Amino acid sequence: MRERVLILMGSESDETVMAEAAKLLAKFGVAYRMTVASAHRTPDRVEELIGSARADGYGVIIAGAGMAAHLAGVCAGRTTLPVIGVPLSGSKLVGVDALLATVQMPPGIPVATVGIDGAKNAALLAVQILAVGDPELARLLDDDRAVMAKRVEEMAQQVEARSERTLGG
Ligand code: RP5
Repeated sequence: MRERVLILMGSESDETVMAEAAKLLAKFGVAYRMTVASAHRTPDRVEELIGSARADGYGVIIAGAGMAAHLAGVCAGRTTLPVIGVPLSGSKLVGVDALLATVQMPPGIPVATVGIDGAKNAALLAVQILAVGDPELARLLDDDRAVMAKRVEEMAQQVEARSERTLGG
Protein backbone atom coordinates (compact mmCIF):
# COMPACT_ATOMS: atom_id res chain seq x y z
CA MET A 1 0.00 0.00 0.00
CA ARG A 2 1.28 3.49 -0.84
CA GLU A 3 2.11 5.67 2.18
CA ARG A 4 -0.41 8.47 2.53
CA VAL A 5 0.61 10.21 5.75
CA LEU A 6 4.11 11.35 6.63
CA ILE A 7 4.65 11.55 10.39
CA LEU A 8 7.68 13.58 11.41
CA MET A 9 8.99 14.21 14.90
CA GLY A 10 11.86 16.35 16.10
CA SER A 11 13.57 13.68 18.17
CA GLU A 12 13.46 10.03 19.13
CA SER A 13 12.34 11.28 22.55
CA ASP A 14 9.02 12.21 20.91
CA GLU A 15 8.34 8.67 19.72
CA THR A 16 6.13 7.43 22.56
CA VAL A 17 3.57 10.19 22.04
CA MET A 18 3.77 10.21 18.24
CA ALA A 19 3.33 6.43 18.10
CA GLU A 20 -0.31 7.09 19.06
CA ALA A 21 -0.77 8.70 15.63
CA ALA A 22 0.75 5.69 13.90
CA LYS A 23 -1.50 3.35 15.88
CA LEU A 24 -4.62 5.27 14.87
CA LEU A 25 -3.65 5.34 11.19
CA ALA A 26 -2.99 1.60 11.28
CA LYS A 27 -6.47 1.07 12.78
CA PHE A 28 -7.97 2.83 9.75
CA GLY A 29 -5.72 0.98 7.31
CA VAL A 30 -3.97 4.20 6.26
CA ALA A 31 -0.36 3.66 5.27
CA TYR A 32 2.22 5.98 6.75
CA ARG A 33 5.91 6.60 7.16
CA MET A 34 7.09 7.73 10.59
CA THR A 35 10.57 9.18 11.00
CA VAL A 36 12.70 11.78 12.80
CA ALA A 37 13.63 15.10 11.23
CA SER A 38 14.48 18.21 13.22
CA ALA A 39 13.81 21.75 12.02
CA HIS A 40 16.83 22.93 14.03
CA ARG A 41 19.26 20.03 13.98
CA THR A 42 18.63 18.65 10.49
CA PRO A 43 16.93 21.36 8.42
CA ASP A 44 18.24 19.82 5.18
CA ARG A 45 16.59 16.50 6.00
CA VAL A 46 13.28 18.24 6.68
CA GLU A 47 13.55 20.05 3.36
CA GLU A 48 14.38 16.85 1.51
CA LEU A 49 11.45 14.90 3.00
CA ILE A 50 8.91 17.68 2.58
CA GLY A 51 10.14 18.84 -0.82
CA SER A 52 9.25 15.51 -2.40
CA ALA A 53 6.26 14.64 -0.18
CA ARG A 54 3.53 15.41 -2.72
CA ALA A 55 5.37 13.66 -5.54
CA ASP A 56 5.94 10.73 -3.17
CA GLY A 57 2.16 10.37 -2.85
CA TYR A 58 1.56 11.77 0.63
CA GLY A 59 -1.71 13.59 1.27
CA VAL A 60 -1.09 14.92 4.77
CA ILE A 61 1.92 15.70 6.98
CA ILE A 62 1.82 15.31 10.76
CA ALA A 63 4.67 17.07 12.56
CA GLY A 64 5.26 16.67 16.29
CA ALA A 65 7.87 18.60 18.24
CA GLY A 66 8.52 19.94 21.71
CA MET A 67 10.16 23.07 23.17
CA ALA A 68 10.72 25.86 20.55
CA ALA A 69 8.71 23.73 18.13
CA HIS A 70 9.29 25.00 14.59
CA LEU A 71 8.97 21.68 12.78
CA ALA A 72 5.33 21.97 11.71
CA GLY A 73 5.77 25.58 10.61
CA VAL A 74 8.89 24.81 8.61
CA CYS A 75 7.10 21.89 6.93
CA ALA A 76 4.13 24.13 6.12
CA GLY A 77 6.44 26.67 4.55
CA ARG A 78 7.81 24.01 2.20
CA THR A 79 4.59 22.39 0.96
CA THR A 80 0.95 23.12 0.18
CA LEU A 81 -0.07 19.72 1.55
CA PRO A 82 -2.06 20.11 4.78
CA VAL A 83 0.26 20.10 7.82
CA ILE A 84 -1.01 19.10 11.25
CA GLY A 85 1.17 20.20 14.16
CA VAL A 86 1.39 18.29 17.44
CA PRO A 87 2.91 20.34 20.30
CA LEU A 88 4.70 17.97 22.68
CA SER A 89 4.92 18.29 26.43
CA GLY A 90 8.43 17.09 27.25
CA SER A 91 9.85 20.39 28.49
CA LYS A 92 10.05 22.56 31.62
CA LEU A 93 7.02 24.46 30.27
CA VAL A 94 5.12 21.18 29.77
CA GLY A 95 4.24 21.88 26.15
CA VAL A 96 2.89 25.43 26.43
CA ASP A 97 6.07 26.57 24.68
CA ALA A 98 5.53 24.10 21.83
CA LEU A 99 1.81 24.91 21.64
CA LEU A 100 2.40 28.63 21.15
CA ALA A 101 5.26 28.05 18.70
CA THR A 102 3.15 25.65 16.63
CA VAL A 103 -0.20 27.41 16.67
CA GLN A 104 0.84 31.04 16.09
CA MET A 105 1.60 30.84 12.38
CA PRO A 106 1.74 34.05 10.38
CA PRO A 107 -1.05 34.63 7.82
CA GLY A 108 -0.45 32.68 4.62
CA ILE A 109 1.16 29.55 6.04
CA PRO A 110 -1.41 27.59 8.08
CA VAL A 111 -0.69 24.74 10.47
CA ALA A 112 -3.69 22.83 11.86
CA THR A 113 -2.60 22.58 15.48
CA VAL A 114 -4.03 19.97 17.83
CA GLY A 115 -3.77 19.97 21.63
CA ILE A 116 -0.60 19.27 23.61
CA ASP A 117 0.39 15.63 22.99
CA GLY A 118 -2.68 15.33 20.74
CA ALA A 119 -1.13 12.80 18.36
CA LYS A 120 -4.28 10.69 18.21
CA ASN A 121 -6.43 13.65 17.18
CA ALA A 122 -3.78 14.64 14.63
CA ALA A 123 -4.11 11.22 13.03
CA LEU A 124 -7.92 11.37 13.12
CA LEU A 125 -7.81 14.76 11.43
CA ALA A 126 -5.45 13.33 8.80
CA VAL A 127 -7.92 10.49 8.16
CA GLN A 128 -10.77 13.03 7.89
CA ILE A 129 -8.78 15.03 5.33
CA LEU A 130 -8.04 11.92 3.28
CA ALA A 131 -11.69 10.84 3.60
CA VAL A 132 -12.81 13.90 1.60
CA GLY A 133 -11.93 11.92 -1.51
CA ASP A 134 -12.33 8.42 -0.10
CA PRO A 135 -15.88 7.20 0.71
CA GLU A 136 -14.61 3.98 2.29
CA LEU A 137 -12.52 5.95 4.81
CA ALA A 138 -15.52 8.23 5.46
CA ARG A 139 -17.60 5.14 6.27
CA LEU A 140 -14.94 3.91 8.71
CA LEU A 141 -14.96 7.31 10.42
CA ASP A 142 -18.77 7.13 10.79
CA ASP A 143 -18.43 3.64 12.29
CA ASP A 144 -15.81 4.91 14.74
CA ARG A 145 -18.09 7.76 15.85
CA ALA A 146 -20.93 5.29 16.37
CA VAL A 147 -18.72 3.10 18.58
CA MET A 148 -17.71 6.16 20.60
CA ALA A 149 -21.33 7.26 21.06
CA LYS A 150 -22.29 3.75 22.17
CA ARG A 151 -19.51 3.81 24.76
CA VAL A 152 -20.81 7.10 26.16
CA GLU A 153 -24.34 5.64 26.39
CA GLU A 154 -22.92 2.69 28.36
CA MET A 155 -20.99 5.01 30.67
CA ALA A 156 -24.12 7.07 31.25
CA GLN A 157 -26.07 3.97 32.22
CA GLN A 158 -23.34 2.80 34.58
CA VAL A 159 -22.99 6.19 36.29
CA GLU A 160 -26.76 6.49 36.63
CA ALA A 161 -27.04 2.98 38.06
CA ARG A 162 -24.33 3.74 40.64
CA SER A 163 -25.95 7.04 41.61
CA GLU A 164 -29.32 5.31 42.08
CA ARG A 165 -27.64 2.79 44.40
CA THR A 166 -26.13 5.66 46.42
CA LEU A 167 -29.46 7.43 46.70
CA GLY A 168 -31.16 4.22 47.67
CA GLY A 169 -28.58 3.70 50.44
C1 RP5 B 1 12.53 19.13 20.00
O1 RP5 B 1 13.28 19.22 21.16
C2 RP5 B 1 12.11 17.71 19.89
O2 RP5 B 1 10.92 17.60 19.16
C3 RP5 B 1 11.97 17.26 21.31
O3 RP5 B 1 10.61 17.33 21.73
C4 RP5 B 1 12.81 18.28 22.08
C5 RP5 B 1 13.96 17.66 22.83
O4 RP5 B 1 14.73 16.85 21.97
P1 RP5 B 1 15.86 15.86 22.56
O5 RP5 B 1 16.85 16.73 23.26
O6 RP5 B 1 15.14 14.91 23.49
O7 RP5 B 1 16.43 15.15 21.37
O8 RP5 B 1 13.27 19.52 18.88
